[in-house]
Amino acid sequence: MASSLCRQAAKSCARRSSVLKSLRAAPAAVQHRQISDDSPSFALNIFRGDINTSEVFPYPQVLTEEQNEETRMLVDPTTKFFEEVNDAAHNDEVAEVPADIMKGLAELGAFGLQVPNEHGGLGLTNTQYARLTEIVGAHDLGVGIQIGAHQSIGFKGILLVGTEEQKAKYLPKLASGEWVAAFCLTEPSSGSDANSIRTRAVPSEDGSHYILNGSKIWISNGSIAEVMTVFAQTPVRDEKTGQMVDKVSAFIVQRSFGGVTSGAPEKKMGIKASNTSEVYYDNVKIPKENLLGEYGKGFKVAMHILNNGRFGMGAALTGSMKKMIAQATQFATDRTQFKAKIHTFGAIQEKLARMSAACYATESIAYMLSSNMDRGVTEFQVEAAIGKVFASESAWMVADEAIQIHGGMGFMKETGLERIVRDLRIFRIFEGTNEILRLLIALTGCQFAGASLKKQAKAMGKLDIGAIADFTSKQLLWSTPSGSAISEAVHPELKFAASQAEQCIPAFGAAITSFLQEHGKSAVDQQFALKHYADCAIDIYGMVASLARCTRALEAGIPSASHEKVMAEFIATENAARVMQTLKSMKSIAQTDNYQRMSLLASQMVENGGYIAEHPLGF
Ligand code: MYA
Repeated sequence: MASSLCRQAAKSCARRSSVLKSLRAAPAAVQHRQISDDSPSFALNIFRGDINTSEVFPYPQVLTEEQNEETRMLVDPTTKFFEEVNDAAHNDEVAEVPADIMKGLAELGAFGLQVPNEHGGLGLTNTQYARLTEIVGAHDLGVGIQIGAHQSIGFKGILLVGTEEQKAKYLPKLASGEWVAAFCLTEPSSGSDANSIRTRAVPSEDGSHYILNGSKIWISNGSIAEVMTVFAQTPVRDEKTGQMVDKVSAFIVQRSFGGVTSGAPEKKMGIKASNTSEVYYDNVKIPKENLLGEYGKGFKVAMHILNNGRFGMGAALTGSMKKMIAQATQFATDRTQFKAKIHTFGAIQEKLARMSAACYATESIAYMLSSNMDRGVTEFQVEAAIGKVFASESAWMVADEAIQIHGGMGFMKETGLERIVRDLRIFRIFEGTNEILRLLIALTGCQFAGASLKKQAKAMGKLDIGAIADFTSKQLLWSTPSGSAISEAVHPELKFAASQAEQCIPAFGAAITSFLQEHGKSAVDQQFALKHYADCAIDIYGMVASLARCTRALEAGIPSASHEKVMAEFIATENAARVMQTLKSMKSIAQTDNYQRMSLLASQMVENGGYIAEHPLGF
């Protein structure tokens, strides 16, 4: 019996790992991402137990006085528009963004926030864009997705890798809102496994264009977009084998090319105002000059766009959280039960404090990321993934607790929270599911640490540098403590909180080293463990971003500084304890046994079609 259970668990493992088959198939010990060995990325360095504070301390402040002023001038009319003109409940009800709202948004310049002035946009930086997106997120996530899908990913590729001709041709009409854009990657058989798309484009015989065939699903703006960034397989000659193989290329496709049709708008749980539909391509003739980026390098273009867009989600959800926190705080202030205001009860205080701390950490991460992008940091994909995962889960928690604080009232439509909950649910799914992004965080970090291990081994004269599993732990455990870089960088009042972060980082680095030693090439298959390591990285990054921001607040003596200090201390204490606890439990046999139990339970369920236990009544 026992061995048959083990066999079942093994089968389920094999099935599960096929989800990331391409990651596993990589030749390196852990999937390689093109990241330099000496990357200053804080998030990457913690995977080898190192503290590199250059991108986190001092908390980046990139806007010039002039840009600050320019942003302020945009905040007021945008807020006014969303408070006085746009009606989120109505948009949700009619499941569209009405034409007058689209027009009003266009007048505000909301379709071309980051399009350079010379192409008719507002030419905003990432940080300025984040600040405005926050307002949209606070008021109407449905509208937010419509304009976010347009510029955060829809035409972002043209901004990032487009030629001057492509920019000149497309950006003015996209910035004015005359044309709406969409990002067309996902297909019926290709969701998380983005490289497996089947839509295909082949060069025409005379080389003047490509012929595109295939279909996409769940495309935001799918039925209203005139311009689409479409990803398709294209035939490429493999340099090594000389064989023709399929590789993804990216194209700018216009509906007016002909052969482009869309399905009916999807009926969704939330973000109903935004348009989502299938898009079909039937022998669409794409002029050769509409290739976006290099031929056969479209997968990288897709990743580049997604990495670049993720900070917007953190900013938008910060806005949503602030709005819900204000509403829940007001309710807790007004509501009397048991002859006391409910905000005086510890059970409610804990909720309010946790909601606010989650918002603070999300905001700290979002603006740290946007600012780093603005000052030219290029290796931020792990930070971007951390920001997206943390923002979407924090906002979900905040929405849930806001409803709980409202009690029965929170369940009523008129309170407005149910719409936000429906709207928020998708944020943990799209732009990379949080599960895929956790793997991306952990595997990219492990690859970074693994490369250092190889280097160390080489320096020590080991011949078999590829076999991390051969390394002895004493040789390679990080011998130098990570130091006191965070304590030295924070405001003196935050030294204790900083020491908690410092304690986590070498422990985390050591755990990653042992993990790589133990699993070697199969580390990539250890999804239970990888998820926990990603959680640790998210916790560490969140606490350090909060400490850095709070340091700036204390140094500047801003009015909220002492309140922020309490929050930063709370976040550091909680996150550090959670990281240490996670690392401790991961070492325990009980935990590894539980990984096996979960694997076994899942495989049995799959074989039996769901829940298996017999009913307590026996029928
Ligand atoms: S759009 C759809 C979103 N879809 C996804 O995000 C797909 C998720 N899947 C993936 O990202 C990839 O398939 C994964 C890798 C990560 C699983 N940065 O062999 P590989 C490089 C840089 O690992 P795979 C939507 O939902 C890698 O180094 N590079 O690939 C919109 C390697 O390079 P090399 C990366 O196993 C909804 C190569 O690629 C990255 O096949 C609307 C191959 O790598 C990376 N991240 O897959 C939202 N990953 O060969 C609206 C891989 O050189 C938003 N690589 O070593 C609006 C929001 C704004 C806000 C507003 C609201 C109010």
